[in-house]
This record gives sequence, structure tokens and C-alpha cells, in this order.
Amino acid sequence: MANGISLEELQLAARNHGMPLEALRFDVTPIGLHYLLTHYDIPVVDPSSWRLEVDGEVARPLALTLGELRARPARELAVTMECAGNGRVHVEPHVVSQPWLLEAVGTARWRGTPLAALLEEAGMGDDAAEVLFTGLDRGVEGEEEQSYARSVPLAEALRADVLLAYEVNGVPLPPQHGFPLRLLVPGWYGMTSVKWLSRITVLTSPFDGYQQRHSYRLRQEEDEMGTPLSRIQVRALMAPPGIPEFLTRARVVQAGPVELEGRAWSGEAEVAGVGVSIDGGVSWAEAELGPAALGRWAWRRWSFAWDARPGAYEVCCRARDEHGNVQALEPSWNLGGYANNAVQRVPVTVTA
Ligand SMILES: Nc1nc2c(c(=O)[nH]1)N[C@H]1C(S)=C(S)[C@@H](COP(=O)(O)O)O[C@H]1N2
Ligand SMILES: [Mo]
Repeated sequence: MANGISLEELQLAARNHGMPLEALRFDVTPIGLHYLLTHYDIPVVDPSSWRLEVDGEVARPLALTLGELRARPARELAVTMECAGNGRVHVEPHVVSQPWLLEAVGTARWRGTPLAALLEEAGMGDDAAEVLFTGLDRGVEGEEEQSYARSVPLAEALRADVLLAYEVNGVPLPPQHGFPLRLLVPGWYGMTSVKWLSRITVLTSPFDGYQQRHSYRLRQEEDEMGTPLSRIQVRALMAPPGIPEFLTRARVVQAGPVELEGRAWSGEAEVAGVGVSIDGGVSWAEAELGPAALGRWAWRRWSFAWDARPGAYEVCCRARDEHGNVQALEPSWNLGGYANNAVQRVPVTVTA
């Protein structure tokens, strides 16, 4: 565990809250419990004057009202979103940024209109290579003033499940989740799903804005290009069993039958299975994996019947996916502290 979290990191943590892990018990995360990550300030948007502009390498640039977007064909998808920085606090040496432990995840039902049809209507040129998404929020990062902006390769942008979402869990997007419109790229780490969307630009060459060129790359050194982050790495988390001690949050469980439960997901491939260990990862047993009831892009429930005897334990869970990806036992370091999907370890005291 990292020591010495700074006041600046506390300032970020107080704004960007995680999902309390006991909320892993909900299939769909109640929206107030969904994690939140906002680089700059939450913009206040007047929906009557707001427009979505579509420009760049297109034959017919568009400017759409929220009403026009809502009148288009709609699709609703349950999607597990996770921040690429989830698990950052567990890498050594400490990486200064939003200090996520493990709770930067949530699953919501996002409703919106598919992006592909809109791009088709705008008439993309043959040279189109990427699609850039620009939000209304502005800030300074790496000494560069910028609007939050990220691009997506054309093939990904044209996937049928990529949405321009205006509703979440049956209500209009709340301000903090991107009102009035956000991008949603299922299976990709959260940074891709640009909130407070104002402009979609079809590009003929790769975008090299700050959030693409500097942030969200796996790098060991500053002067290295590294590889861009894209799909969410496989992970299982458990709802901490028993009850917490107030200050330390150490878990206390009564001896007897205990149902360990949690969720597992991967943006790369279907989840193949989840292992559970009560001895810190020395020995593993197979958990029961629930059905993919919410569809391909949402987490799946897992459970494990534990006959808890008095003593001290370290309870772990570890998922693997159909591409053969499996969670590491120990974190590995990179400059941004990204994509650390090492197994969760929960110390538990079982009392008689
Ligand atoms: N415009 C804009 N979009 C954004 C961000 C942002 O700061 N500004 N943060 C990104 C990051 S890093 C994540 S993890 C997700 C978080 O989405 P949520 O706050 O709705 O959970 O939004 C992404 N989209
Ligand atoms: Mo993020």
C-alpha cells in the first residue's frame, strides 16, 4: 500500500469518487454509486442552445439538437465501465494522480443512438482514419490548456454498439456523467467515453492531442512512445465479506457458511472463469460463474461457498477470459499506473 497520499491527491479523490465495493451486489449500479472521473470542472450545459457538431473529413457537416438526437433510432446497452487508473495506488513506486484503490468501476444501462449511422449520414471521405471526440470541459494539463478530447480508430468507432448516450439507468444523464450527451465505447477503458460531447471530427491522420499522445499510454519512461491503452483488462472483484471495522475497514466475519460474491469482466473477451483463494493466492478453487445476463459488455456475477473457520485469512479472487488472459498475482509498474489488474486481496478475521 502506498503511503503519503498528498493533499492534491486527496483533492482529486474527494471529487472523483469510486463505487463502494459492497455495490458489486447490484447487477446494475445505482447511478449515484457509479464511479466518477472528471479531469477538469463539470460544465453546466443549457440543452436548448447545445448542439452536436459533426465535421472534418465529411461531405455534409451536421449540427444536431438534443431533440434531433433523441428522435433517432435508439439502443440501450448494459456496460461495465472502468477507469484505466483503477488499482493505481497498489503499484510501486507510487504514481501521483487520482489515487484509485480498486473501486473505479460501475455498470449502467446507457441509452443513446448508434454513432455509425450518424457518421454515414455525414458522408465520411475515403481517407477517414480516426474519429475525434471533443468535450465541453477545459483545463490545463501538462502545462497545455485543452478541451478534453480523445480519438477512436475508425473501425472501433463504426462498431454497432458504440453509442452517443443521452440516458443512463432510465434518466437523462446527470451533469457529472456528461449531460446532455456522451460517447460510450463498450469494452474500452473509461477515458475513451468522452463526456459533455460537443464535437465529432472525422480525421485523416492520427490525433496527437495531450490525452492521446501523453496520457493513457503504457510507458516505462517519459521519452518513450509506449502503447496506447484501449480494452479493459480482465478483472474480478469481490464484495468485501462480513462487516468492516470503521477506521481500518478490516473485515470481520462470523464462523460458518459464508457466500463470497463479486463480479468479473473483460473488454478483451468473454470471462472464462473466476478462482477464489482464502490463503493469499497459494491455493485456488473455482467459483461459480453466473450467466452473461446483461450482455457481452457487462460484468458477470460469481459466487463461492466458503465454510469459514476461526482464524486470519487473505481472501483473493482472480478472473481469466476466453483469450487466455489471467490476472497477475502482483502489480506491475508503468509511468501512469494504468491497467493494474493484479488480484484483489482482502484480509479477513473469522471469529467464533
Ligand atoms: N469530457 C470528458 N470526458 C471524460 C473525462 C473527462 O474528464 N472529460 N474523463 C474520462 C475518464 S478518465 C473516465 S474513467 C470516464 C469516467 O466516466 P464517469 O465519470 O461517467 O464514470 O469518463 C471519461 N470521459
Ligand atoms: Mo479514467
